[in-house]
Amino acid sequence: MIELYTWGTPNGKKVSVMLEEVGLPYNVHPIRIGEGDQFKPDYIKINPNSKIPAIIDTEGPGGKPISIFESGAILIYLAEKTGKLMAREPALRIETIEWLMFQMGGVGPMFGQAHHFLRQVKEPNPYGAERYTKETRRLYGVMNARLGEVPYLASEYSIADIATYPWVWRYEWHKVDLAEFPNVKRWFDAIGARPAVQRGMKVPS
Ligand SMILES: N[C@@H](CCC(=O)N[C@@H](CS)C(=O)NCC(=O)O)C(=O)O
Repeated sequence: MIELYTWGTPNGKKVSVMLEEVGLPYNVHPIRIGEGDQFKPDYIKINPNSKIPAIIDTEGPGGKPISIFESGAILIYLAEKTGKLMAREPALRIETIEWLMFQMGGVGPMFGQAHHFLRQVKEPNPYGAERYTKETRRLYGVMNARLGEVPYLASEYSIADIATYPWVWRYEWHKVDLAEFPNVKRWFDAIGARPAVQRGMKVPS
């Protein structure tokens, strides 16, 4: 059984979408990040970085329980555990990891900062808002060019798409019009039509 510690944010939804895609049974443990649940000592034992998501696999390597934090690490772990959604052929495997890291180091942090400066700052901060919306649009340009060449970020549907989709799903928050990025829109609609993605995006209910 997978114990999933999550909340209704893009990083959390990556893991529930993945679990739905690979068909592993899981229990949801909501971590209310607005209430500070992520700082409770019991949760810090699971994620020393006090963020969601995290998982415990009660049947990890060698049949022993294992806890994992960082959404990219969780996606790789679940892909390797199930043999799904990360190619094994070396060139395609590194392509998958490459686009997963593009999400982890670029899309997630930059879109997240754009959300902060556009929606959460108490005092308007034009410098921060411009810096991160500009970088967000640049990243959309990179994805749009890539998705004009291949159907999915790492050629085949993979954990790279699962990591990126929930962030693009917030396009209105970072004030991007998907019509300006038609290849991203085509990809977004294709992924959003998958029943497993629709189920995973509703977690936690
Ligand atoms: N790199 C981390 C980022 C996780 C992250 O930033 N989670 C946010 C929610 S999307 C969080 O838990 N925020 C609570 C806080 O910062 O206190 C991952 O991908 O797992």
